[in-house]
Order: sequence, then C-alpha cells, then structure tokens
Amino acid sequence: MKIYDTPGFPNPARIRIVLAEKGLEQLFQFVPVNLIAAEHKQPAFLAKNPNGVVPVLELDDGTYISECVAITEYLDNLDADPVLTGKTPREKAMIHMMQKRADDWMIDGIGIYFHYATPGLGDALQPFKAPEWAGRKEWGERQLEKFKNGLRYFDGILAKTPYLAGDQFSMADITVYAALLHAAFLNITVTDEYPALKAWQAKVAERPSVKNRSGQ
Ligand SMILES: N[C@@H](CCC(=O)N[C@@H](CS)C(=O)NCC(=O)O)C(=O)O
Repeated sequence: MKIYDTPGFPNPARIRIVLAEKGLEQLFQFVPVNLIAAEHKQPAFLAKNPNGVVPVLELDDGTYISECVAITEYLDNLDADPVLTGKTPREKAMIHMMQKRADDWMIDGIGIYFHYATPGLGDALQPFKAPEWAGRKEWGERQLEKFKNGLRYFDGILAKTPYLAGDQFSMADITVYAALLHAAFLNITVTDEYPALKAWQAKVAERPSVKNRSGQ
C-alpha cells in the first residue's frame, strides 16, 4: 500500500502519527508529493483525489482513499491495536463529535487563515481561487478567531478529561495536535492562558508516535 504525502505538513503528520501509534508504518510505501511545485493540482494527482490535497492512501487493489478521518477509520479496521476511533457506541460518538470540532475549528481554521490571511503557499495555490474576492483576507482573519475560540474550548475540555474524547488518546487528539503544529509554524503558540491545553500538548509531544514519527 502507498501513502501519497508531503513530509512536514500537518495533515500528512496526522496519518504518520496514526501509523506510528499502530506500528503499521512498514506496510506502507511513502510517495512524496511536491506541494510547492503544485504537483497536487496536476491531473495525475487529481485523478487520485479530486480535492487536490494530501494525504492519500492507495490500497493494493488500486482504490484511493483521501481524508484523514476516512484513512484513520480504514487503518483502525485493519488493525485494532490501539483503537483511535473508539470501541463502544459512546466512545465512537464522542470521538466523532470531537473530531468534527477539531477539524472545523482547529485544523481547517488555521489552514484557511494560512492560505487566505497570510502569503500561504502563494496566490497560485490558494485552495479555492478567488483573487477577485476583496474580502478574502478578512475571511481568513475570522478563521483565526475560530481557531482561538477552539483553543479556549479544548482547554476547558482538557481541564476535565485527560484526552479530548475521554480517557483514551484518539484521532481527535491527533487532529488538534496537528493543528497546533501548523499554528506554531505561524508563530501562534499555546500560551499560559490555556494551561490544560498546554499541559496536554506537552504530554502528547512525548508520545513515541509523535516524537519519533517519520517525515517531520
Ligand atoms: N480534509 C483533508 C485536508 C487535507 C489538506 O488540507 N492537506 C493539505 C496539506 S496539510 C494540502 O494538501 N494542502 C494543499 C493545498 O491546499 O493546496 C484531510 O483530512 O485529509
């Protein structure tokens, strides 16, 4: 099986962490995609993922699976040790709910801010090209507010539970951690204003799957 990804980018990091958590890295060949050269917007890559983003999993039968949540679910069904998407109905629902918030508020929030309110990857690589849209910078800035609201929200959750969806480390934790990696790249760090989130971030950073993951 193959993983098309770009080392150093936050969404690819999510899947690298999942693979390391589950000890499955050796089953996969990593195929680098050059985002800076816009390889992901060329027909050959768009045939694999019409959204033109990494990562993408290719199964041995030629099936392409994109979206980190879908890839994580596939990997969890392939090898349930440890489970990152939940075992019981309650765990699954809690993780799904937190994952959706982590995606919308955190990883998408900081990603859209990066692409629209900062130089991002350059004009040619804005995810949805709208150079004529005068309000795009303001819209990008609003995403940063959403991200900061997420910092407050997740800090409140982590003041009460060890991980985002309860006692177990899950894919929701991985998503928020990856969003914080992206934010740190933009010099937006978790300050003492968010003590529980900051302590959780330090704890997650020490997990072998995070600390020693490939493609950093
Ligand atoms: N929702 C997607 C997001 C993937 C994503 O945005 N990947 C970024 C890299 S971190 C990307 O390929 N960006 C290139 C672009 O937007 O042009 C997922 O879960 O896989």
